[in-house]
Amino acid sequence: MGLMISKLGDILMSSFKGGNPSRILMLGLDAAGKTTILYKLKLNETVTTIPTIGFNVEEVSPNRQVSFTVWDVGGQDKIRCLWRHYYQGTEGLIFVVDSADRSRFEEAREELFAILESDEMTRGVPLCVIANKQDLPGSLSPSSLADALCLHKLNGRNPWHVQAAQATTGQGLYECVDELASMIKKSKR
Ligand SMILES: Nc1nc2c(ncn2[C@@H]2O[C@H](COP(=O)(O)OP(=O)(O)O)[C@@H](O)[C@H]2O)c(=O)[nH]1
Ligand SMILES: [Mg+2]
Repeated sequence: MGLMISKLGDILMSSFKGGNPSRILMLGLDAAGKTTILYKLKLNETVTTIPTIGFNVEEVSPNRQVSFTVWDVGGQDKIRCLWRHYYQGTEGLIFVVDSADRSRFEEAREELFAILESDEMTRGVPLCVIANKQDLPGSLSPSSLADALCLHKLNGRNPWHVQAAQATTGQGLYECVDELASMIKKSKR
């Protein structure tokens, strides 16, 4: 797995070769597992947290071609206007969900759709949902999570994929990045 994950930069490089540096956003409710994913991808050396009023942004650049920008969505309507600045130029969206926390699926769905419908977000941006915490009892399978999040509503608009994962072991993370990279490649054709 370590070896696979070390190819992350290569996968992204090949997808984004020649273009302007591109931006991947990784969003989700707090406690979904985003920071764990960043560290598991061994990108921690370059993680910087930029504290803004009520809004912490983690930014990682595994190479010059691509950057990952991460923050917690949900709550605090006042700071939403600040998010939009970060939407611009997004080429791929990773949305992380705690598959075992059913009480927050509705909130996650509302946030995800609000992000995709924002004027500043790239139309038709490829989406990879990480169905995280698959190790926890009662966690939803990727297909059930797709239903819970109403992802079928995106058909014809955004290419999407749901990836089962366990951030604490790194399981599924390579597949997520690989899938996202190939969706981005296709959408650019
Ligand atoms: N059981 C389990 N716990 C996880 C998994 N991924 C993350 N966590 C835990 O969930 C909590 C929140 O994770 P964190 O990465 O801080 O979430 P963030 O708020 O989205 O950045 C931490 O205690 C993590 O250790 C997972 O796949 N399985
Ligand atoms: Mg975090």
